[in-house]
Amino acid sequence: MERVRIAQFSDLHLGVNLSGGKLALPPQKARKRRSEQRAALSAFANHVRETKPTVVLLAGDLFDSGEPEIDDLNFAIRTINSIEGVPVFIIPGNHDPYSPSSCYEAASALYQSRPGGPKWGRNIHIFTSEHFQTLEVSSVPGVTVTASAFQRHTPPGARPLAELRAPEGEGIHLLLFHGALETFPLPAEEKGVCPFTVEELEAAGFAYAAVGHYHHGAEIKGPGGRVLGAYAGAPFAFSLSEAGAGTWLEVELSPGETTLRWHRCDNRRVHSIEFDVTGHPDTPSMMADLEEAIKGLGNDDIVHLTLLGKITPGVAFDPGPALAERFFHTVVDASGVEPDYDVDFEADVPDELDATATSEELFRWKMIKLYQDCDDEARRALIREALFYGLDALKTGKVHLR
Ligand SMILES: [Mn+2]
Repeated sequence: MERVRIAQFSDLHLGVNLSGGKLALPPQKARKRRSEQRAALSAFANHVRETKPTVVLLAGDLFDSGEPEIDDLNFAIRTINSIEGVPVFIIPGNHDPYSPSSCYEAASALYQSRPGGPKWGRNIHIFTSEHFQTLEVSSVPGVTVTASAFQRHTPPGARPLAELRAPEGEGIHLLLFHGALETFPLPAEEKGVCPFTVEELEAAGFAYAAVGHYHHGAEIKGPGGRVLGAYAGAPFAFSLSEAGAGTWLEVELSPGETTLRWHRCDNRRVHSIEFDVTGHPDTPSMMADLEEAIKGLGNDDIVHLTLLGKITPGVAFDPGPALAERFFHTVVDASGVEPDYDVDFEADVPDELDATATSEELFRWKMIKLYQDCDDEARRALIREALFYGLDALKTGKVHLR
């Protein structure tokens, strides 16, 4: 076989809590999102049924737990079983690791506890060993899949890919694993999930590596520029840090060329917007500039607004209610905003003030002393806040809760 088409999907996290964390969807929206999350898998399965790729690779974290709710398990099995005629390879990820009690173990109490419930179909192969193993794709001569199941975190210093080599001989050898590329250009995540470098991946010598774990789709290029593999990204955005989520990946391998095509399958996007309140004289001027920053965002989307900077004392700014009417869901974080007072928390503070000090000077002096004498970070933040609220009261005669 010269040409291979792969449908790559990972990190759906079925069963994840949508009502908690910073996202904190209210019950009705959480239910809606839950059905949209399932719809992402259904849409993928439909696409695969229609386009009949050579192979489907599910690169881990299909569920948010190795022991998902029976309802989610039955749904996933039914949906993946509907992809008849295309071989499907599944690996457990760090959120749904393989263990004897996991849903990936046919002998587990969970798997057995569903009388009449669907069983993983005959076109599906689940890798359960934490060591890399190679299978031939029986329906497609010459194509192999080498994969490992996530079972536990990689011990410090271990390099799971360093010793790995593609099978000898002719054929198209695919690699499937759940791992953290160490140089991935995103904020650092924990690296105990099968950490690897592009050099290690290139040396392993596979035609293509389908990798799961990171939720932002991205190609993985070797030092020489060859596409070694890719992250499909998470098909569904379930937290505020998932601005890049909502995709799965179609891969086409032909001699000398690898083509990657990401498909969107979440109709909502998460937008993380930072807005600096510094220097705005009043609320309408802030609202007008914020409008500019959010214009063009879809009404169906989720907006995570972080307010930053120094707000003009006495000016209130709470765009939450206006945004909530406009978007599917809005989260406003104003914890980084402080009023624009000139306070030097590191200044040298005299032991006492003379009798001519004003009440504001006395207040500032006392609070900065308290701040400097305190070595607890949380308490220092409280003192800082108290100083600002006090200055609000002294200078403007009113206090706006921030
Ligand atoms: Mn993961």
